[in-house]
Amino acid sequence: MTPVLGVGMVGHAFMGRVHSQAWRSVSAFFDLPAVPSMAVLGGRSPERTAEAARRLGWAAAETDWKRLVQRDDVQIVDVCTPGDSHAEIAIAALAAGKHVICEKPLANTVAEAEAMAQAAREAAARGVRAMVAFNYRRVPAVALARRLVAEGRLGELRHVRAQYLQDWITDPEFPLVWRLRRDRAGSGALGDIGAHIVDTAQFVTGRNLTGVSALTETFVRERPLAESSQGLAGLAGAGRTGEKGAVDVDDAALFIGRLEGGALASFEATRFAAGRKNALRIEVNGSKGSLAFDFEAMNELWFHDHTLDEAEAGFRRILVTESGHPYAGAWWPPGHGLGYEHTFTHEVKDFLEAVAAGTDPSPSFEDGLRVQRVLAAVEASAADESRWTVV
Ligand code: SOE
Repeated sequence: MTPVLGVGMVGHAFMGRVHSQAWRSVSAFFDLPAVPSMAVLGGRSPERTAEAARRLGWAAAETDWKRLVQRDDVQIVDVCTPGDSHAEIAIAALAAGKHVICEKPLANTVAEAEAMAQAAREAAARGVRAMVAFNYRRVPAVALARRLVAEGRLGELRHVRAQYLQDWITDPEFPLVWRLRRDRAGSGALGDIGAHIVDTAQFVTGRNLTGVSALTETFVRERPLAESSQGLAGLAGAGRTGEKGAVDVDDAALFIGRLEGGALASFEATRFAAGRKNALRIEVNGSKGSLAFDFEAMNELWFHDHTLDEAEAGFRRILVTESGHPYAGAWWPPGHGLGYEHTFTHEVKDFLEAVAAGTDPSPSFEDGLRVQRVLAAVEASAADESRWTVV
């Protein structure tokens, strides 16, 4: 009999909705050694949480996450709250013997991330697992890019060029939602989307950043106060009170860095790239070839094989939908394409497999801590005239 693991998820805004979709669909598409049951959804308001639980497919609702993490029908806790509560919830859940999957960035500060990584190490010794949810690793094209780099198809790595471009706050009248508040989110574009490109670059190349030099900017320094703190999921309907509040996080972060092994990297994370909606892009250049990816065309990977005769070499488009491509075989016939939500289904699939196998899932809390150290180094560098800062 396949074991059933009860999931308790905290938070039901944008991330809660997409994680619900993942838990709902994963066992329908993948053969798993352990299957999830959507036991309980946690949220603050009794009415909104009960309604979200009904709509998203959860069996029960809880308004106190402390009760949720103690429940006997919960073996996995999924943390989908803003960053200011990640550490408290994840550490309590691990202490209660629950496996934890936690949204990115792992925490709001390095100190919190260290405490979480320590809790995860202690829990692992008891067979309890923890994972940070960097979903873009599970785009089939990104996983294929890593495979090609690991197989040596790019040769010696020289350059990584990574960008994460969005435009949802270009309007200065856009309200001060939680993602624009340091006390809730830790930082701005840097932690929210910069964290993704740091993780993606390290994942694809298999190398960590060793140092950075950075610039950050806040273009709009005051915004109307938001009535609700729902964040991106509630953007269209976010209410405004007429009063304004200070924006105390970055709108954009640019940095250069060096990877282990010597490759040079550049990063740009901004919410002010008008016209770019969710353009997570990465290009890697090596001595034998190059790779390029853009999430806005997420089913494609561009590959240039520099070992070919120059008459026929050049970037070619790989449609990453074949059954031999990572994750793709579980879904539709070639060419039918996947979307954003599938990356989360792949993430919980890998998590469930690791839990069932008794191995540490990847990315671990330790990996999340490493990204957090990069974010802190970027902030320290930007605050000190872009001084080179060792990670
Ligand atoms: C908002 O910028 C956001 O929802 C991020 O928080 C997510 O991590 C990213 O996947 C999409 O954009």
